[in-house]
Order: sequence, then structure tokens, then C-alpha cells
Amino acid sequence: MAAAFPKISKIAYEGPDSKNPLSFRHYNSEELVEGKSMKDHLRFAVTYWHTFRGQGADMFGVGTAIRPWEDGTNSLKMAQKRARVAFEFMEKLGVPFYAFHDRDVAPEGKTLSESNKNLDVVVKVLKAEQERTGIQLLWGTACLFVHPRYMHGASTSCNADVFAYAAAQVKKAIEVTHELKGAGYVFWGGREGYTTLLNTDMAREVDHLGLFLRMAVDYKKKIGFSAPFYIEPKPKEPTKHQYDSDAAACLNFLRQYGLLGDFKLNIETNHATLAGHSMQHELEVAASANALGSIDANTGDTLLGWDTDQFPTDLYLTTQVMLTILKMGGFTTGGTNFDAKVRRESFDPVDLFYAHIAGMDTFARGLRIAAAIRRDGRLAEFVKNRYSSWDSGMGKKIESGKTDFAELEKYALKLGEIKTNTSGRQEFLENLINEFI
Ligand code: XUL
Ligand code: CO
Repeated sequence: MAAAFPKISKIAYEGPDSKNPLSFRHYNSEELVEGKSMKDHLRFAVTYWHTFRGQGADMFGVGTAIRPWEDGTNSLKMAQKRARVAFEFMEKLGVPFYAFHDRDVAPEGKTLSESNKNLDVVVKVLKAEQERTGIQLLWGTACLFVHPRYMHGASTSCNADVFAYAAAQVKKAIEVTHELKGAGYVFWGGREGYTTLLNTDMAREVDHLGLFLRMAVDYKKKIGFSAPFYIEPKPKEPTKHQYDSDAAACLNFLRQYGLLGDFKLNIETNHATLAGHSMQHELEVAASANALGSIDANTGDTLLGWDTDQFPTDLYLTTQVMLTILKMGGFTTGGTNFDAKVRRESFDPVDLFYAHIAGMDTFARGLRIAAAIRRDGRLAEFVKNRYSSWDSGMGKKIESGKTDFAELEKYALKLGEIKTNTSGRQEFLENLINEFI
């Protein structure tokens, strides 16, 4: 097969002074940060759906992307060729992972068994390409939102036959993820929500989602797939409200259905902001529950209220993300998956490289900056001191659960007025962060 990107060779690290746009200025894969290589810290993944299936269409216009390797069909032959193009791209970019939905990589057939056969054919190519290049699957997932059968949802559909169909599709998607040695498997809600409560039995739908995920866990155990399951929160789009709306809602749902031990979360920036949170808020909620598994790295646009899935190029964002990730001890099975698409106006094949290089360099800088802030220690020291009243005396007693309201009343009566609180120093701390950026 002729190269899809014949003029582009492997992207190399050339350092911050390089003027070569097809080089990394900051992402130096083998450089050690806190004793671990950048490559192992960041575990970058390319998303198949945006990078190889995105055409640059939006609600107002058709696709604009120039993709010379495409023949304009959604045939199985094209799917096999596209898989090879994807690996050429990822190899030249130097990313260790990719992620896909079943229907991104192989076309849906006329029947479920035809779809399964199509998937098997492409999975053979993916497997061979993984072996040839050493690039691995970060996670697989099933597309339960494009086909009209899923208009009312998949596991939360009002139609029990749709639940069954979705179960069969997910069963197959887990099997191929296992076959490809995927490091995880993602459940993103898609249409698992509602567009109007007038026609919705919410309690019943959420119970069905719980049943569905329980069956998925049982099946995973049955076939010996030991990689983690992740839930990816998102509050809306395409539905008005998704049941997995944010990290806190997901954790509560998992707890309610006894699934907390079987899932971690895959947190996405643009989903966090759609939910009215910052990315770091969502990461902290997940990490506090020991449930931060992986991230979908992208960003929204503050002036556009929807899921624009842009490549992350904001150093404050990546610094905050990496501060939380380093604090939790780094990724284990998870990684930094670019669930991001080039703008409709960035239609050249080379824009796919520019976009990923920008995202990777921005995360590399975020990682270095976060490590420098941690090495400096002033931020952590400040936070530690802010809570010092809990380290001894009554604070310590409260934390260890050895007191009660009666004793606290006695204590408070003796206190008189509480000594002035110490300052929160927000502006000082914001400026402190700026020292490192
Ligand atoms: C949609 C989204 C999905 C998931 C995987 O907003 O983020 O592509 O990442 O289904
Ligand atoms: Co995503």
C-alpha cells in the first residue's frame, strides 16, 4: 500500500527552539520526569473516530476534510485500508496507544452477525498492525448512539429488544477489545438519558442501566478480561440529560448498584465544562474516590456552549490536569486519549499532525510544570499548613471519630470566640503557579 503521508517522516523531538512545525518542542518521550519517562506518564492515545472517521461536517454543513486515502465508501475494503493508514499516522506521530468504537473501525452490516463478521475482518488487520508497530489499544468501546435503533437509548431504551441488541453489541465489543489486549473498556452514555420527562420512567431506565453494567461485568469475568471498565461522564448531548452526568453522579450510581469496585472513570475536559465544572474539579472528585482511571484530553470553547472537542493547547489546563494526576500517583492502565478533532477549517491531512503535536507538546509542558511545582513544594506546603488544626488536639480527635456533639459543645463553650482564620491567599497562589508557566 502506498504511504498515506508520503512527505511526512517520524516526528522527532527537536527542543523548544525548533522552528520545524513537524517536530516536538516539548514532548521528549524518553525524558525522565519524577523518575518516569514522559511516554509512560502521558500514555497518549489517538482516537479513531475523530482522526480517521471525522469528515469535518457540522450541523450546518457537510464534511470539508481532504483525506486522499478515502474512496468515498464505508466498505469493508476501505475499513481495512483505513486501519493501515491509521497505523502509519500513529507510528509517524509516535503515540503508544489508540482507542476506537466498534463501528468506527468496521462498517455496520445488514444484520448483527454481518456486523460482527465485518468487525472480525478489521480486527485481524488491527492486530497485525499492533504487532508490527508495538502500538497498543488503550480502550475499546461500542457505538450505541448512531444507528436509529438507539434513538431512545440503548440499555435505557423503552424497548426491551433494543436492550438485548445493545447487550449483544457490547458483548462483541468486549470480546474484540480483549482479543486486541485492550488496556481498558469504556462505557460512555451516548443516548442513555432523556429528551423529555413526559415520556420517561427515570427510575426504571436507571435500573436497566445498572442491570446492563452488571451483566457486562459478569461477562468480562467469564471470559477473563482483566482490564478495567471505565464510565465516561457527560451531562448532555445528544440527550438533554445523560444519567452519567458528572463524576459525582457516576460514583453515586455505581455505589447504588454495587458496581463501585468494578469501574473507574474516564474524565473528559469538554464534558466537565458542559457539566458546569472545571476538568480539575472532575479529576479531583474521581481521584478522591480512588476512581480516576483515564482521561479524554480535549477542550471546549468558552464562547460556544457545546462539545466542540478541540485539541488542548492551554497550559493552565494541562498543568492543572497533571497536578492531579501526579498527586494520585500517575496513570496505571489509563492514559491521555485525544478525544479531539481538527476544526472544520483545518482540512488538510497535515493538520492531523499539527493538532496532535500541539496537544502532546501542551501536555508535556503541563507535566514538566506540574513536576516543577511539586519539586518547589510551596503549594503543597501551603495546603498542608492550611489544615494543620486537624493534625493535633481536637481536630485530630474529630478525624479519628473519638468525640461527639456533647464534648464538642463543652469544648466550644470554653473557646470563646474563634481565633481569626488564616488567609486563603488565592491571588498569591495563582501568581505562584504563574511563576512556573
Ligand atoms: C462523546 C465522547 C465519546 C466517548 C466514547 O462525547 O466523548 O466519543 O469518548 O464513546
Ligand atoms: Co470522550
